[in-house]
Amino acid sequence: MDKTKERSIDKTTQDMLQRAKELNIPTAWDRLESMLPQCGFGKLGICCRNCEMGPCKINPFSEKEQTGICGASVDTIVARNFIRMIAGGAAAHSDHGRDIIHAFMLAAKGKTDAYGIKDETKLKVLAREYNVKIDGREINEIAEELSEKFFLEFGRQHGEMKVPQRAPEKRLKLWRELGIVPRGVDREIVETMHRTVMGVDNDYKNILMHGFRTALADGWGGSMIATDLSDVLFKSPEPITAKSNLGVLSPDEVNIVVHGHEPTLSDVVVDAVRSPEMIELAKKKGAKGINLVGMCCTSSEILMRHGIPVAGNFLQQELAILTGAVDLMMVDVQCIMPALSGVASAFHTKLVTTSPKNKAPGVTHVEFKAEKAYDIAKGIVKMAIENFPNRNGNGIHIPDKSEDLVAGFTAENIYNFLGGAYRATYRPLNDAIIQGRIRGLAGVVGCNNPKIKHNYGHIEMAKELIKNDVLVVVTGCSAIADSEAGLLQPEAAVKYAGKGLREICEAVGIPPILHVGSCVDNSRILIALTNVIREGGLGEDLSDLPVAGAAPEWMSEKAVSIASYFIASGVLTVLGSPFQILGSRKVTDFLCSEAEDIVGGKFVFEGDPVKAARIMIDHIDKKRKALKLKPLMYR
Ligand code: SF4
Ligand code: MSK
Repeated sequence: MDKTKERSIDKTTQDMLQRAKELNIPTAWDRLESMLPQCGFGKLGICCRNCEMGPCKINPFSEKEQTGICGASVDTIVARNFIRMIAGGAAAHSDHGRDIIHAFMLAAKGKTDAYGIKDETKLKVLAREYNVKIDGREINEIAEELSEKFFLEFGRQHGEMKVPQRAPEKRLKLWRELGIVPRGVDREIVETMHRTVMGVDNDYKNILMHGFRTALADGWGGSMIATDLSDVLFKSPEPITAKSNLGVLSPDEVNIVVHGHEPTLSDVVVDAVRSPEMIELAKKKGAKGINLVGMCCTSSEILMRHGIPVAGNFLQQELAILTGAVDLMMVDVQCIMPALSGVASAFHTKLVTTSPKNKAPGVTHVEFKAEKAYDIAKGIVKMAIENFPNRNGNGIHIPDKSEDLVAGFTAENIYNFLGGAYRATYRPLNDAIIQGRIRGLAGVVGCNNPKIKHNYGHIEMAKELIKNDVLVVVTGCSAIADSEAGLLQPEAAVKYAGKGLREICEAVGIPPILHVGSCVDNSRILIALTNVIREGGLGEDLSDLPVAGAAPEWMSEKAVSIASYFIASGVLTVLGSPFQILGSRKVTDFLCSEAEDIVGGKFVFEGDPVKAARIMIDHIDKKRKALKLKPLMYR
């Protein structure tokens, strides 16, 4: 049986999986297969190793009620494990945000060779929000003071973070009543770790509510800051065209893949590969030029701002190296498979780690320092060029397929695109929903997971949604999946969208699926929804809106945090595979049912992407009914 077709619906991926088989190089799919059956205790979330009296595991088939050695119930164990996953994800996103503030601060102080303030307008908007004086001051002075205010968002010990106060009034009031407005990013993450230490919180509801607070510190905190300051530092995205999929690798240019999450170094690599000095050097080495491409969320960062081609999403990272055409892969942090060094060693590919937080045995490490970012970027590009003549051995095999795409949408520029030519406003978007031309909005985000056919969940869900007049916004690996299927082109509206949505897309020339960035840019979705509420006519709180979220192929702890801040913001969120919570009926009921009465959102687990989309559509219809909106225009 041809396993490659079961593993991915993407042709280039199938092609490269065949290649991996020929070369006898295992990939994540093979490693999953050799891991089966996976640990049932882990899957249900019912093992605990939070202290050395354990590890303890609860027998799910036992008639008798069981506890850990300390007496922790299954509900406590499952809830603790779950919020530790939130803390892991929130820490990753937020540390990303912290690194951006650091680069922003150095830029403000003139202490870096690479960065400056590229979006003064957004800087001033942020300065006003944070009560930083603008009049009569140099831009750098404003930026320096603002950087300190942002650092404080991480370290504040009491009171409330400022960023979450952007939420609609009613939502903020609810969070206050529930006591879950985050105080500081680090504060909430540390408290999650404290509460889940042996012998602290053993009320599962109390544990889970703190999980929400921690997740809010991510979505309405660390991630939102990362997005805002990346826009200020590297420029706010505007709609931009590019190409995606493994076919963007070039047979006769120096191929550099940047992979991971942060834009701090990759954005500067964009400048370095364009420098005449580097291009000339590449030609001297026999290459036609330099081809910079991206992978995962680092890719989305430089796609949104510079139109750099996308080589693939999470499950395509090993496959890019398997083409034999990658001269250098530079990685920063997050979603970088430790398996890469093994795959790279079968080819001439140079793998380079750049973050002090992410090194790998035997892998070249070139440490990133924001002060010297341009020099470092040039050094890495040079390394790639010098490696070009070493292409050899297993031969080059680049799939012959790439797709055009449009990306670069933000909560701010949607004003201009959907807002019409005369006035920057969300009014036409709200009206399109109110009048039933657009049924509602859906955010489809998150990773790939070899347990789910690669890209199938994202693409089939997105198609079902747009067919039913739901405007879809996407980030991260979900956006990349859609781009590989040609869904991020304006023409996709004609081919796949329902009549109402198609009319809107055709009138303004946008795709039916809007790429709004990397994983931290899910914060753009929160702001866009808030803007819809502020515009009026669609309720007073995010939970009133005809919207739903989904992560059909999630795998990362960051997805756990993202899904949690969406439900804590009042948005129903569908996951393609269940969280590791099913061992506790009470925790499952809380997160998949009771939470809706408390915070307005809940989780639904559904592996079939079309059925999942139907659940989202039914939810959107329920919200439309509650708002007493007109029937859909064409149904
Ligand atoms: Fe077992 Fe309790 Fe220790 Fe967990 S904290 S390992 S349940 S004794
Ligand atoms: S990269 S977190 S696999 S979306 Fe953001 Fe993709 Fe998920 Fe990583």
